[in-house]
Amino acid sequence: LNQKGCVIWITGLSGSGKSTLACALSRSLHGRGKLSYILDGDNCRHGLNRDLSFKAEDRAENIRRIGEVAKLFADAGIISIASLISPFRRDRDACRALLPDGDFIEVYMDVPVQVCETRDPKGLYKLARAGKIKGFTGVDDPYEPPLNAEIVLQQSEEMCNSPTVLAEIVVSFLERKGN
Ligand code: GGZ
Repeated sequence: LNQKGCVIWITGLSGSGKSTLACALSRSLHGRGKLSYILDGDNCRHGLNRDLSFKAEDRAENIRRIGEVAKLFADAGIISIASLISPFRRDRDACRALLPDGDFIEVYMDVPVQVCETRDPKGLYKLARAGKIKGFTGVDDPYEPPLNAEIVLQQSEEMCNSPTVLAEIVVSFLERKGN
């Protein structure tokens, strides 16, 4: 395998483009002959994490489990791409601490809640504003932005139509790092 395993950790609000970036990134890596695997919060909640709710301690457990699995993939030489809101700094830092220095790359989707709410791809913000979902991140539940993310992606309107552009930023970072 002509690659080194690592964890790309994509954090940000619901609707900030995490899953879209994860897919574009995986595709781009594949095109370069690099093996990656996506661990998506929403998807893992149907299987591995189906016993977990959205209360803070369950979110922490969700993040912990995905962090451990991401590390296993990285150990196997695969580029694991974790995409989950992961709203708490402490939980993300605990996942970072599982890996050797430089092998955990935090990517912050720096998209304001107003923009995510305008997109509202699944209508969840609308439900949250109507009080039909309680404890929705960015509405009535906290999100702690990273203080030292390796990569910050600020999406302008034209950028959001072009996840490939965002994926290339991450790929260039990896190439410079020697992955
Ligand atoms: C946040 C929620 C909630 C609440 C359901 N708060 O954008 P989506 O819809 O498709 O992805 C979101 C997903 C969040 O799961 P994560 O595992 O990424 O969250 S965390 O890291 O905080 O554990 C959203 C949907 O689930 N969703 N209820 N209350 N997002």
